[in-house]
Parts: sequence; C-alpha cells; structure tokens
Amino acid sequence: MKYPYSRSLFERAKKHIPGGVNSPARAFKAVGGTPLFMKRALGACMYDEDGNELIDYIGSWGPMILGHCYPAVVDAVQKAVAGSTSFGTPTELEIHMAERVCDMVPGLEKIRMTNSGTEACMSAIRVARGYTGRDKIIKFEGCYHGHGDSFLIKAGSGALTLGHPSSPGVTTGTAKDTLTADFNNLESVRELLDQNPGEVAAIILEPVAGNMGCVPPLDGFLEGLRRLCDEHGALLIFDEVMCGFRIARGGAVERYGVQPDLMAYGKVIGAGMPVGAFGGSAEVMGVVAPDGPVYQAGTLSGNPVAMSAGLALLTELDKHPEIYGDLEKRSAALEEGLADVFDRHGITVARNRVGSMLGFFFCEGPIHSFSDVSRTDTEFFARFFHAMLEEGVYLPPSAYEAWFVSHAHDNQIIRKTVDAADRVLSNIKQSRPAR
Ligand code: KE4
Repeated sequence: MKYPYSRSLFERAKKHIPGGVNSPARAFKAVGGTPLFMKRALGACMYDEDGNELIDYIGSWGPMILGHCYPAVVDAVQKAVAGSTSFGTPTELEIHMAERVCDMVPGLEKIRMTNSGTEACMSAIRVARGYTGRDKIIKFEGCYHGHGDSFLIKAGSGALTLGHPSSPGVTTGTAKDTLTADFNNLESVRELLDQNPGEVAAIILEPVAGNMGCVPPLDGFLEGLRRLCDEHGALLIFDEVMCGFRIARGGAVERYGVQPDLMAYGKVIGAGMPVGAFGGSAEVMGVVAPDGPVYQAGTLSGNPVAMSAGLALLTELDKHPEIYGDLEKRSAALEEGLADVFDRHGITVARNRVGSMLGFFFCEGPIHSFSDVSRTDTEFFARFFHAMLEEGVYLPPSAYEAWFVSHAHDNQIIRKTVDAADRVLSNIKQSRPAR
C-alpha cells in the first residue's frame, strides 16, 4: 500500500495544526510513519485519500458499534440538519434521549448532555465535589478520563502513548487533589482513603479500562470499590465513555451489577457526533444548575443533530438486544483466531476482552494493571501495526489502546483479519526469544 496523498496532506496539516492532528491519538507517534487521512467509510471499512480500503478496528475510538454510515443514523442526521443545526433552546429530542438512556441504564435517573467525554468526566467530578463538599479524587494509573486538568495525572491513551501521562500545564494546586491508585488493587485504594480521611469526594475509573489496552476488572474489584466508597462517604463514578452501551445494553452497570453514584458517557451515545453525558441518581444530580448550585453548561449540549444521531443508534441497540450476542460471538472469533495465529508463530502474547472491546499485549500475561501493561513490547507492536496496515487492516496506532469490533465486522471480515495476521507474522519475528 502506498499513501502519497496522505503524506502530502500531513505536511500541509502540520503548517497550521499542532502535530498535523486535532487529537494526538491520531498522529501515529507511537508506531511511526504518516497518519492516513480518511475520505469516507462504510460498515467495517474506511477508505483513505489514496483509495486504500482498510478494515477498521478503531471505529472512531468506539462510537461505530454498528459500523460506519449505519442507515438509521444517516437518515436521522439528514432529517435533523434540515430543521437547523442548533437552536440554543430546549428541544423534545433531548427529552427522548434522556428517557431512552435512563431506561437503558440501571439506576440512572437524571442525565445532562455535554459535547465530549472529557466534559462529561469533568462535570461528574465537579458534581461529586459539590455534593460531598470534598476536594480530592482518586483515579487509577493508566485510566484516561479525557484531557481535563484533574485527569492528566498518570493518564492513559494519548497521554501515555506520547510519554506524558502527567502533563505539563496542570498546576500543582490541581494535581495535589488527584490521588492515583493501582487498577484492580483495592489495598492501594484503601491506603489512599485512610491517608486522606474525609477528603476524598470520589473514586473515578473506567470499569473496563480501555486506555491502556483492554484491562477488565478482576472479580470483586468493582464491588470492593463500592464498599470503600460507602465506608468513606465518597461517590463512585463509572467513566463509561468507552464501554457504555458497548459491553451491554446498560454498559458496565448492567454487566457487573455494581451501582455507581455517577456515570459518564460519550462515543456510542453520539454515534460519532460530538456528544458526552453525565448522570446518576436524582438525589446526586439535584445539585446541578439550575436546580442546584453546581454550575455546568454548554452552548451545543443536546444539539439536535447530535441527539438525532445518538438517539437513532441507541434506539437500534435498545430494540435489537441480540446485537450484543452477535458482537460477543464475532469478537470471540477474532480473539481466538488471532491467539491461534500468534501461538502458531511462537509469538508471546497476552490478551483481554470484554464483549467487543479487546486488547493484545506482546508480553507474558496476565494483564491486570498498568504495571502489567508496561511489559508489552511496543516496538514489536509498531512493526505488527504497519505490517497489518499493509494488508489492509487498520489497528489502533498504539499498544495502549483497545481494539473495537462492530456489528458490521462479519465472519468474512474476521477471517480476512486473521489471515492477514498469519501472513505478516511469517515475515516479522519478535526481537525477544519466542516462548
Ligand atoms: P473525549 O473528550 O475524547 O470525547 O472523551 C475522553 C474520554 C473519557 N473517558 C474515556 C474512558 C475515554 O476513552 C475517552 C476518550 N478516548 C480516547 C481513545 N482512547 C479518545 C481518542 C482521542 O483522544 O483522540
């Protein structure tokens, strides 16, 4: 595959856009080479500016759970945009969205729309601080909750990929209120709570971490966090921006049966349009302006075009719950097919999967925490990434990102992916001795 036009576009982009991208995760920094500029996409495939067809395993980093250009979503957006792109007033659509989401997620009674997952997470911790009157939050190393100042402390995703998990520009005043624990390690959480009695407003986590690769919660971890929050008067926040509506109709709350006090959403809820949301019980959300004193706002929050897209997608998922069973089967077929190929080629690899979120780590397993993830061979991943790209398979351009399977990834697409891996691994070997 050759990408001459993407290369020229990237040089032009760098003149007026930092790093040539509007989000660092797209920059190929971790894998090297030129990021591909996409022209269009359909179903499980994207088509770049040089006319290459690519099987897509980022799915816009999560939203494309039913594949690109899903007809009901396209129709809804086309209809909505004909009635204006924004009013800056309440609309009935926002009521339908709120009712649909509160019906899908157990224990969700009130929800506020935002324009991104970052805004949703920022707002959720502000609500927790306003509700408890406390300042500190506990997050987990390797988890990513967007680029809000409070979160860029040992963060995952692009911050981790670029080697700045704790970003310059975040003040010491802010950083001191963010405590960091180890994912899947309840003792590390208990210690922080005991060292900061009465000061922790909330514990925030990705219930299934997807920003250090895919790292599921160990049995008892989420239940343990719930107990610790109750014992210490802190709120539990599930950041379901990535796993919400993906790993189950009701996300992690449904899949694991643990009730957080607040949840944050993004990605699927907007079907690829800029949408985030945060919500929880009516009691906790009662502090949110204009009902309560905790201010939160957004010119385009609940935007009618974005709501139409998200509502169309969520309605499909809600009306066809069998989609989750299909996603499970196809994602398992991909995971097992690739595991078999890695094994046959003597490649040392660990793997995690929850529904249609999965991750492969080129190191010994198991992978339960950020320190486990740190063992992954990122150099080998980069070689594997580019070799698969040459075969027409677009993986996330970082070893620290989850892969996403959509309902458009049918058996033929899965087979093509596994066969591509078999071909490339005949040509690239791990620098470390095979197992
Ligand atoms: P956004 O502000 O990017 O919409 O959402 C931030 C966010 C919050 N919480 C979780 C669990 C997330 O995964 C994200 C964003 N995810 C990354 C992908 N790993 C976004 C990709 C990017 O930054 O371009």
